[in-house]
Amino acid sequence: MTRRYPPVSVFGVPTDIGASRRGASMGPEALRVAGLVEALSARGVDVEDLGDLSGPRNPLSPPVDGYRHLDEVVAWNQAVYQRSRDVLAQGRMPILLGGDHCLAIGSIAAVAAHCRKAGKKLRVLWLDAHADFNTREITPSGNIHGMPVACLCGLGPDALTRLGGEAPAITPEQVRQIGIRSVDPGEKRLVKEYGLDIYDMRYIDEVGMRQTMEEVLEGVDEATHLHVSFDVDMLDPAIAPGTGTRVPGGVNYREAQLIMEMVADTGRLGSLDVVEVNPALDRRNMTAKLAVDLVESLFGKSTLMRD
Ligand code: HAR
Ligand code: MN
Ligand code: MN
Ligand code: MN
Repeated sequence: MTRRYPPVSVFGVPTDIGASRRGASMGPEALRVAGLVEALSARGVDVEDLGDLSGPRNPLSPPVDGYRHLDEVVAWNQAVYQRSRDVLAQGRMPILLGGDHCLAIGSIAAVAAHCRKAGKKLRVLWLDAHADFNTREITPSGNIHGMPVACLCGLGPDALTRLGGEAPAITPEQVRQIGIRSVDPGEKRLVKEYGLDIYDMRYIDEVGMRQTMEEVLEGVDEATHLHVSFDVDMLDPAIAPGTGTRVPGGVNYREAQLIMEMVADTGRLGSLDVVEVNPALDRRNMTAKLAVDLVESLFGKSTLMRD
């Protein structure tokens, strides 16, 4: 089945400001070298590459009041928010090349504002090993890439929770998390308190990816805008070693393809982040290449006979 996709604008967010390990700032180029833009063109997608955003360098400072590099994270996310809104306002689909996962605060805040204006229902698919629901009180690291979902749900500093004006940008009911297997103790209590819908690895093992995705996509209709926030550490480190916070026991190749294929089948993909690719930790760019392979599936390329 060939589906028409809206025109796409790709841009890079070369930062590792939300992490304590450096290198994710090289992610955008690694994804380009792996052929992301060409792969989308080959799918018949009208795609432009806007180049990279710029922002402050990584000062490698210790956390202050529970946050590492808060001012820099805010500056990057203001740029991300603005660019994402501009792209959406042009009727194009933003694809953000990360960069660490803190950039999802800006991208999803922008998508949420766009959806409110357009009368669309936003659903966020958070593909990750981590819940990214820490706050300054409970974070074990101060790293803001461990906090974006909490910030989007209104828990965090005003400068991040109010990027789009109002807070919260989204509610926990709009989020589905897939592939989760590393949640910190305080974070565990908080995700329960907020009722986050988490399809963790145990669940995926028990019911299988097909049923998991059917549940994740339940209720998606013509009025739904799907935002996929793809942290490559969702994948098993054996197939995706190029990322800063590897956790064993992740999603395998076929399961990952099925996630993307089932999202593609809905025809409702509206925006995408590809984050946490760290070329300094990779082997022959295999993680970026796999990410590109999966993005192709997200745009309807089937590995089997359904094209
Ligand atoms: N939960 C840990 C922390 O807050 C690590 C999470 C950050 N790692 C990521 N994000 N790659 O998904 O420090
Ligand atoms: Mn993440
Ligand atoms: Mn992660
Ligand atoms: Mn839209």
